[in-house]
Amino acid sequence: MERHITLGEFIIENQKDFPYAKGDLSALLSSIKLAGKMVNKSINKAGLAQILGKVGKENIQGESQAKMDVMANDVFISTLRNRGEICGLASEELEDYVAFEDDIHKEAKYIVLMDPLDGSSNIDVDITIGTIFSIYHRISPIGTRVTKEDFLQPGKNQVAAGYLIYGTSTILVYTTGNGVNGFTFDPGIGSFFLSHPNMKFPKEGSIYSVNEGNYIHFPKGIKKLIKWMQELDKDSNRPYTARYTGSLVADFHRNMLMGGLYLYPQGSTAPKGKLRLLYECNPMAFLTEQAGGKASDGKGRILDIIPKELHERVPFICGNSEMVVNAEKFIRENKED
Ligand code: P6P
Repeated sequence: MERHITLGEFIIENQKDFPYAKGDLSALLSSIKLAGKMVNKSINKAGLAQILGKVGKENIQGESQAKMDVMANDVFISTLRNRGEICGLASEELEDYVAFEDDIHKEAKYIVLMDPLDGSSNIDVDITIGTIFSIYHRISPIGTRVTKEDFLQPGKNQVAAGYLIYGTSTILVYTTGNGVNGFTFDPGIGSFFLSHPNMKFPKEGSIYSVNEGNYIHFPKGIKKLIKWMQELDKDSNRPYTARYTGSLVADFHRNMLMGGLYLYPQGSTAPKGKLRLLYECNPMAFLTEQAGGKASDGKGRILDIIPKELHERVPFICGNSEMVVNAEKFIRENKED
């Protein structure tokens, strides 16, 4: 009986993409797969925690949200540490990076940056959330303690990036620089199976994802772009459809499948935007470009930005190339005086 290839089989089959790797990137991707299964299992029970929690006094949203963020963070750190493939990790949940100090980990050549549970406030209302990860070769010498500079590399240096989307089904989507592939989890078997080979943004898109509640705070060019997308123009398939879930992974995944534009611009209340460069924008930008799209801070390529701080924020516009180029045009032609 013909069946889809599993994620493990796919990783092994594509090991040849890394002539110099001794299988350690494959092992690292497999440990992310394992941690994803564990987080997925806990998230699916979160609803029960919410029901149970209503009996207690604790603030379920704050409590379960905090708990679930910490749970996901702990699961990924312990699972990645146990496999010995990385010398350090940075996370949205931790102020500083974690250096794995024993000799085995000091010999490891990769580092991981991640948002363990992006959009976790949606858990309590059962809306799709995700995990985002980004993998680099270290630049510090093998055998030494990982350094902050290892984590402050531009996104174009990534060797792999991806996300897990915990939605109506759980899908792991990743790239190693040779295209984007998605694998759907079969809980009955406990494996991820290739379900979305060679993912690409459609040539055109007519969906836009932005929190229009922030409209009043947006720069002039973004305001004009939003109004333009809402005008009636049959030839350009406008007005576009607005779809915004408050979960980057969910909005990104839908826009990559159906064609669309995601924007988190800067505004008076968020001078640099909200999204973090290192573990949200860079991995999603790597995936975007590998899927034929563009990812910009409104002026230039996200992957070219030289990071200064672990948790720095940047304005983020990503999706179909045409839609991003158009957004950059509106920004360029409506510079704030
Ligand atoms: P807002 C979730 O907190 C997140 O980082 C992204 O997943 C999401 O797209 C965005 O922030 C939502 O932010 O300000 O619209 O609620």
